Amino acid sequence: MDNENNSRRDFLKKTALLTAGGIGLSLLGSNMAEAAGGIEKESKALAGDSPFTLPALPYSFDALEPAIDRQTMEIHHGKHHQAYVTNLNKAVADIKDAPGDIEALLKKYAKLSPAVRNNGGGHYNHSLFWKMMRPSYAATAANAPSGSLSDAIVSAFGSFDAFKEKFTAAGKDRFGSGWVWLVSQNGKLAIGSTPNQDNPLMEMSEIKGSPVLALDVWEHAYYLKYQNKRPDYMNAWWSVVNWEEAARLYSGGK
Ligand code: MN3
Repeated sequence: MDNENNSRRDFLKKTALLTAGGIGLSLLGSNMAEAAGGIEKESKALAGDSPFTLPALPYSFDALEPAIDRQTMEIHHGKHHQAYVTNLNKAVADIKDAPGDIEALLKKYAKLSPAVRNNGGGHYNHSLFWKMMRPSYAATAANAPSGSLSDAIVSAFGSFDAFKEKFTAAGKDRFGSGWVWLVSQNGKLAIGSTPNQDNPLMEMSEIKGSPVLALDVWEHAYYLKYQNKRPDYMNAWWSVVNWEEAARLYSGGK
């Protein structure tokens, strides 16, 4: 009996050590990746070319599971977003005195340069999108906005549920690839969608304003897990929305 208890205790101890080691290693991994990103950014800035860089994800690739799976995040961030950054750097190399600030660049050059419109839009939209989400474990059960953003949502759409319904409908109605937006128009909220990598900062966008929420409805954002079921992806997405970040954007966009 004693032996049995001892071996069970040993087993539990080993498991705990292994688990702690695993967490330690994965934290170390993300710190190292961040540090490497910092070094890369610095060397590019010194070289004077490639002004735009891929931002590190603010969480691990599997942190959004089960809403968004690890493989989708790895490809979406490491391949798709990276390609927009690479092609944006190529595009601005041809523009004399291109603004280094992405918002200023889009406002001025999106209508003049299709490459800036597509790749600059892609870089801006995805940078926003990663921060617009947070790990599943960090989300509260209801995962809803509070404070002045909550008040503004109720005032504009009647209720939080009515808002979610309208936002999801805008995503379902977006034909082909694009984005769904909640924007602040001097404090008043509006919902809209854009095709491709367009966004509400661009002159040609039907919906204008300061972004508060951004949802990628390109197939590459959900196809591996949800195939053709875009509404299922959008419904799952509510569980990982980072409402603190949305509230921060809203208070800055008023
Ligand atoms: Mn995308």
